[in-house]
Amino acid sequence: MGKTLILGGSTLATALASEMAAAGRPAVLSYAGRTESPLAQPVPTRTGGFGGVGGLVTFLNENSITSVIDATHPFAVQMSTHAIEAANIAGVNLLALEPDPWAAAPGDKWACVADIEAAAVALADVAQRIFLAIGRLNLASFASQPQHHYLLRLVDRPKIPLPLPKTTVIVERGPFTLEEDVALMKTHEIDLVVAKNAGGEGARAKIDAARSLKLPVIMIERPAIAERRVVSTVSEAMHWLVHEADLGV
Ligand code: 3Y8
Ligand code: NAP
Repeated sequence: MGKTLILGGSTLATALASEMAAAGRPAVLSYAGRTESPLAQPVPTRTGGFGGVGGLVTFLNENSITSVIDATHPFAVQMSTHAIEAANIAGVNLLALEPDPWAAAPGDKWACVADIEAAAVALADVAQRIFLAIGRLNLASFASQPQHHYLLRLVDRPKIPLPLPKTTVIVERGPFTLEEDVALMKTHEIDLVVAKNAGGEGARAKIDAARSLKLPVIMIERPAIAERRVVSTVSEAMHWLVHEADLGV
């Protein structure tokens, strides 16, 4: 059996790493180094960017990687794009592992927008109390709507001033529960939720909480990523490894 690079940073990546460790399959999980203390993993990890496509190709070759499973996140577009290009150059098998997108359920009050900038435009309205639960990396896009009070949930305490004048910051890493998100949104008298369509279970509590509280949601749709093989479960990824990647299919 070959050696697998897991591009990590998600619940599915962590679950895959556990399965691979249990199966005794050689793997290394990679973090970007975005957070101060990433979750420990049952396989060796590496942290930090590869240095673009070229750096990733070098890593694949120098570490005798035979397959890459991109389990980053539907919004980690640059990493996913680099993985497609580098796997092609290095002649390594690539699979994406990501959850299916959430679909609106009866009772949901979603306004779907194409991207983060469109979400900010959709907030051009009188001041509200907004649960902006999209992390830290894209907050600057909302500086055009300073009238709102934003409840921000971040993985680490921000080290530099935030680009928004009125904020309440919660420092917490997911996954989150429906009960805690209902309580959080009641405590902070939230009027509206902004979310990325991450899919999966780790980030969906706020969507279910919005439904039960009858609150509107601005749902940011996933960015387009070039064609690649995608599965949505760890068992499909393990099957691919054994029946395709190992056989060089
Ligand atoms: C650094 C690794 C695991 C992975 C757990 C999942 C679930 C909990 C929910 C909300 C939404 C958000 C955010 C979120 C969730 C999981 C998963 C997920 C959303 C860690 C992690 C890393 C990151 C990076 C971080 C981003 C941010 C996004 C917070 C670890 C904890 C909002 C995505 O401050 C920052 O720089 C944070 C940056 C990229 C998006 C953004 O634009 O800010 N994830 N999250 C990974 C690395 O260094 O490579 O620290 O352990 C992982 C997890 N976060 O193993 O169990 O699978 O999605 N992550 C979103 O969905 O919108 C929170 O609050 O409701
Ligand atoms: P991104 O914008 O697609 O990637 C930007 C650059 O960060 C990449 O080109 C690469 O640098 C580096 N990078 C990203 N993921 C990496 C990884 N797993 N290992 C090594 N380098 C990585 O990525 P992002 O959206 O900032 O996401 C960063 C991390 O947070 C990823 O691990 C992702 O799984 C996790 N995450 C992101 C989101 C989200 O909403 N974006 C949500 C949950 C988790 P080089 O070009 O130098 O190689």
